[in-house]
Amino acid sequence: MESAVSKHMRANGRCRHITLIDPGKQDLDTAAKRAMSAVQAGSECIFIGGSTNTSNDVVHATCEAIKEAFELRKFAASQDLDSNEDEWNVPVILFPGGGHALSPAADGILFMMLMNSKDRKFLVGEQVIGAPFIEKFGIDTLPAGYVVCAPGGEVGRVGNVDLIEKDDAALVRNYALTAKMYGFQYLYLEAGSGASYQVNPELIKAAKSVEGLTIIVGGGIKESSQAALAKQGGADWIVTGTLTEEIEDYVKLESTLKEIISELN
Ligand code: 1GP
Repeated sequence: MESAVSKHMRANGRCRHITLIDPGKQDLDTAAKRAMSAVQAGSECIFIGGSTNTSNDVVHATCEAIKEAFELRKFAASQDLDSNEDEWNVPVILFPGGGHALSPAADGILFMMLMNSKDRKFLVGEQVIGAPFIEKFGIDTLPAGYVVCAPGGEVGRVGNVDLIEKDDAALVRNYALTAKMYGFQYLYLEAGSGASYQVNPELIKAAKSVEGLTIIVGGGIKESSQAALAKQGGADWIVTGTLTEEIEDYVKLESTLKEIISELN
């Protein structure tokens, strides 16, 4: 039977928003507050990951801090007739930089193959290291192809990636087909965190033309007009990360995210 997390994450015809929290980039309290602002703004999933050098302990503590904060808000909402406690049923999903950045406190993991890496480590090596831990934790696995497009940034460099150029829609479609034939359910088109330009909507369109994949798009999206472009391309989920780290005021963070998310609805 399909799990609740999988049901939530699979494409449902609406373009939704994911907030990426990098555990290495803030303390636990800040991570929880950022995640709460994001949910209040309408973000429907939290990804935990990013940096490749964060220890398991920090990843685990960040997952726990966010999950606990959501539980408290859920309880508070259940005591208030004007609030909807379901708003806080937002999955916390690991988006790991390797076989080490794992936590049993997460609701699931994007179990990825960095499909255009030239390095065995990112194609299957880190996954082999992580798999027994994931089995032990019993968390949901969301099978995903991860494809890095130009400009690619840090993940392109560290992942030793053969970047997809911004007009190579045919190649993206071939990756999407390959992902589907492997049985992956998700395809993540990544431009790199803090990218100077986002994934070309034509590439998203090419990936979306392969039926049955849930398309996640991220990297370099900071404004509602950019989110609108990704949506027009056919993205099922849009990820923003850097944006959340750059805005220190939680009220401002919530209103900025709301603006982006309103473009998607
Ligand atoms: C990175 O796609 C994500 O893996 C988010 O990118 O940090 O540029 O929002 P940004």
